[in-house]
Amino acid sequence: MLVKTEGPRSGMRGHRQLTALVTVTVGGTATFAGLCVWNGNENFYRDYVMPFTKRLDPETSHQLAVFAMKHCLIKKQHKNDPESLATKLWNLSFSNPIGLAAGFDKQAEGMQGLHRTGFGFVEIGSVTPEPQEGNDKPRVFRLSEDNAIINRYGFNSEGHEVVYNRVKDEGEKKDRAVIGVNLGKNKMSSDATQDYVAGVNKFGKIADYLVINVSSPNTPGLRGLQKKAELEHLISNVLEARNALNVPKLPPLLLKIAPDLSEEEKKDIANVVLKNNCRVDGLIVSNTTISRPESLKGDSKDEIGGLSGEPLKDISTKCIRDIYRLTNGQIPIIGVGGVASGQDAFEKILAGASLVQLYTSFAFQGPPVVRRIKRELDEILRLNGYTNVSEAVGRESRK
Ligand SMILES: Cc1cc2nc3c(=O)[nH]c(=O)nc-3n(C[C@H](O)[C@H](O)[C@H](O)COP(=O)(O)O)c2cc1C
Ligand SMILES: *[C@@H]1O[C@H](CO)[C@@H](O)[C@H](O)[C@H]1NC(C)=O
Ligand SMILES: *[C@@H]1O[C@H](CO)[C@@H](O)[C@H](O)[C@H]1NC(C)=O
Ligand SMILES: *[C@@H]1O[C@H](CO)[C@@H](O)[C@H](O)[C@H]1NC(C)=O
Ligand SMILES: CC(=O)N[C@H]1CO[C@H](CO)[C@@H](O)[C@@H]1O
Repeated sequence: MLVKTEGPRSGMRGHRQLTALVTVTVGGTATFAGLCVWNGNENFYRDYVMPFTKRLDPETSHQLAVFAMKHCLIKKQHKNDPESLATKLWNLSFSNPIGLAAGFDKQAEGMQGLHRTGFGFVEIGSVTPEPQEGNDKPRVFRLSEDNAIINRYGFNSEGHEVVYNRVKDEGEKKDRAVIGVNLGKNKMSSDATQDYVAGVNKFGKIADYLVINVSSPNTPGLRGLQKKAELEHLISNVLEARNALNVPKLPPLLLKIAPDLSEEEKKDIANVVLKNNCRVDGLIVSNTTISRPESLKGDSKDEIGGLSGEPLKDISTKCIRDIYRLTNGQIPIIGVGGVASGQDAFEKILAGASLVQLYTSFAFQGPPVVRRIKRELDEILRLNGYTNVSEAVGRESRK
């Protein structure tokens, strides 16, 4: 038996019933039924659902969560997001600034459930032109003591065609989240630019925004100037493809960066994206880190891969602050890395983020984390004298 049998402290009848279901047929469909219930009760998730999923291997647990988002009648939040959280950017309206980061819904299966969970926007992908398997398993590791994950999925993707059809269907719905598509390159591809251009052409008509990455730090053999030229080549070509799209509204193009960049590299990137022909519409800061902070305790801390979650939090906030200053606040930033509370989100916003994303805290805490962060952020904004998110953006960096 994997889950405790006694009813939740709150004593609500519905919960007790569900807990029983989960208990009786663990491993069967009833488990999904348990996961499917989104009644907004944080304790239920904390005490029953999350402890259960933590016993599964992390990739199974991830698949289960995506399954839940895909099939579940997640109860829609009836309460609208508070006005303080409404954010307008790139001519898109976000009911709140809390988004799901890339890598959770890689294949665009759970968009409706994720919307109902309360995310203001959802980033699909990374999606590669051709389907690919990714790395051998195991490739995801939970560092529970650290509230962190290490992953080396290696971009398992069902490919453009399959993901395109799913995003297109969702896009036609009226009640949906803002949807971004994170474009990847195939492992075997010799030309990253071509893969990203293919992504722009495929998804440019249906995505609300597009993302490409320059996340791989310290490419061996590439020195400063060379790197800068390569980056310029990449961005200018992808932007050109975006600008050539025959659509009523061109989708904003964002660049996602690693937190492991040297001061020099950050300066280079800032200088490049401020140039006319390389002027991206936004930056996502940041991807996972390849560094391993001293503080890590989890058994899996020496696994190869990108580290996310709490240990990444301050590293990525610093990176946001640096990039915001280096770009003079002229390019909107989506702040991501270790956000698990309203305070964490607020720190990212003060450092320069206009929107915030999360992944790892959602994996550890489940859907209730989204609602909690929104509630806390609304409160914190008010306590600090801000009427909305945009007023607080970069406030700390400007001082
Ligand atoms: C299991 C896993 C898979 C990820 N896959 C992708 C991906 O495919 N593309 C991408 O741009 N970022 C990916 N990321 C990075 C996240 O989008 C995010 O930048 C990072 O996890 C930091 O946020 P967090 O600390 O809230 O998790 C992945 C992260 C995790 C944990
Ligand atoms: C946020 O507040 C400012 C006034 O301080 C206002 O101009 C802006 O329209 C508000 N933004 C949104 C999205 O409501
Ligand atoms: C922004 O949105 C408004 C209405 O939502 C529309 O009229 C306008 O053309 C849009 N602007 C751009 C640049 O897409
Ligand atoms: C993110 O970081 C990891 C680890 O450094 C890297 O393998 C990956 O290519 C980066 N990019 C994306 C889009 O995840
Ligand atoms: C998903 C994806 O395409 N990731 C790429 C990010 O950028 C680096 C190069 O900077 C590639 O090596 C990754 O494959």
